[in-house]
Amino acid sequence: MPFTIDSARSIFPKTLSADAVPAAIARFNQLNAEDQLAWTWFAYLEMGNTITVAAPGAARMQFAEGVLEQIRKMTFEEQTQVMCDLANRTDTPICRTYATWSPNIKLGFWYQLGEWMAQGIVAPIPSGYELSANASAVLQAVRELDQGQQITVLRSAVVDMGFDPNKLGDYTKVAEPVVAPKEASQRTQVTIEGVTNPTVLSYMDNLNANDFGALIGLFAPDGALQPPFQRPIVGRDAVLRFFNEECQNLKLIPERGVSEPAEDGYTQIKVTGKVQTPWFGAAVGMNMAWRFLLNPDGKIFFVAIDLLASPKELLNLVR
Ligand code: ECH
Ligand code: GLY
Ligand code: GLY
Ligand code: GLY
Repeated sequence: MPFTIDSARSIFPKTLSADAVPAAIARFNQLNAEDQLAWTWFAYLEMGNTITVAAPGAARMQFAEGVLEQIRKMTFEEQTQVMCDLANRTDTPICRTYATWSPNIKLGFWYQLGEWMAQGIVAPIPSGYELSANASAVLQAVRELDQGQQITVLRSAVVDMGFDPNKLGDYTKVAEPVVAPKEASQRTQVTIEGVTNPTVLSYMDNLNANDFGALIGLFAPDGALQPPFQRPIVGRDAVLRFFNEECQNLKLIPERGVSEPAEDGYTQIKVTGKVQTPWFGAAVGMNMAWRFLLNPDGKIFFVAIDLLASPKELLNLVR
């Protein structure tokens, strides 16, 4: 039986992804808005003890500037209301605007609010604020995750705030401008122990070079990409949009892999290694796996990107 996107999702089924991440997110989502904001504040402060978030660039911040200025001028009470509305996903003009932003613009917006909260320009979390028992338990659970998993929980909390984009009707997504691909002289080439497949090597090198035009050419027209803890994004147009909006300046550091024939002339390849996000640079190496299914023409029919449960999983290349 030929592969479908759905059947492709279960190649290399022994891959253990970090289930503790969606579990923490689900528990976070059960908290009330005040607790969610305070929780995020405490988690963000604790994280700041060991790693530094890079300040977002101007190209990104220009899109959030209007809303940020509006919030800056509000009373503490109004500011608190806006932040609660975002956490509650209420239908307000600001929550609607927020819903149109790419994840990196949302992160930049909260980065700025966090700076202003620390400076007393935006309503701080009350100093005596006591987290509910549930919120404290979620904080404790997240302390036990590795840093790559912690930043994934924080990112997801931010991405999921605001009005539900599916209820917006027709709208234009707002993302920072696409950077030019790196010049030939700035490019690097990965090597992967156990893998010489040219499609997989080019995938890594083109993503590292922000060369999304060349990258999308490696996909089959009906090909799909599944980001960590998400549904597959299907078709070249949608995958290219995702690369442009969410994948600039990542650093992929694949280490090892296996390649083996699959049914109908397909090839399945699993690679493990590290990924760095521009928000934290080399300070956080996320333990990741890529599970590729290439069609008989050597094009990517499917690739899943998984955040791994533990560093031990970097060595797990079994089927
Ligand atoms: C404050 C209190 C009030 C409420 C809030 C606050 C602010 C919170 C802030 C949080 C900032 C968090 C940040 C998190 C960044 C996380 C980034 C991650 C990136 C992961 C990327 C990966 C990429 C993998 C991929 C690969 C591919 O091959 C294909 C593409 C792709 C405190 C004010 C809210 C400011 C900055 C986790 C894994 C490898 C799938 C993308
Ligand atoms: N919760 C979706 C994301 O992190 O992109
Ligand atoms: N998803 C890409 C990033 O947050 O860096
Ligand atoms: N400062 C984080 C980024 O450029 O993505």
